[in-house]
Amino acid sequence: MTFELPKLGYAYNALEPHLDALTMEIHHSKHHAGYTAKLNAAIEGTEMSGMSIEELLTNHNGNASVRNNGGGYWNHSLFWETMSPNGGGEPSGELGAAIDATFGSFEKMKQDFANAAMTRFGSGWAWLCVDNGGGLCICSTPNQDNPLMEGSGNPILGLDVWEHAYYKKFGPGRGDYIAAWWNVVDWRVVSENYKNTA
Ligand code: MN3
Repeated sequence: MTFELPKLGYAYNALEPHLDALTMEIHHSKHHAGYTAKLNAAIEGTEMSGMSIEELLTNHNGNASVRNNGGGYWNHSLFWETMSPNGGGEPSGELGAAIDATFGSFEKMKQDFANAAMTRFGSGWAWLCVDNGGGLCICSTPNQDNPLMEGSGNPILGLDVWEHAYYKKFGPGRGDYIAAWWNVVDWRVVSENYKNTA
């Protein structure tokens, strides 16, 4: 079994003006494609071949290539799915209620999430997760790690804060990138992820 680069549900330029087309194209067709190819190469002919991506994330046994490229494969797959040209706004329903109950308000959740994304030193990701008790939590992880690897939560939304995700358009302005990204978050998908994991 080999992993395939997921197709985007929208064009590379569909998230303009918030996320630029060239960054999207390079990010998907070079970076994500690279993680996918290197993951396949790392597991080929090993006892890990045939495992699901979730199994690989928790059973990499210290294999750095499986950890980094498997994480890159999984993380970017979630990233693309939770963005849409029709994104933005805020969630209603169960997820909206859970955010209000946990963080006090949607705005406060955004502040906490942005803080996690801003304070991640170097490369990594910020996450909104369902924790092991079924509650919501925010965290960040380095490199291509994610909370599934640590068994600390199930991500329903993730933001890539590697410089390759924003430097062409925003330069060192990670905060401007985060602010722009909220405009393309597809809360319908995040709400579905919440229902499926909570
Ligand atoms: Mn990336």
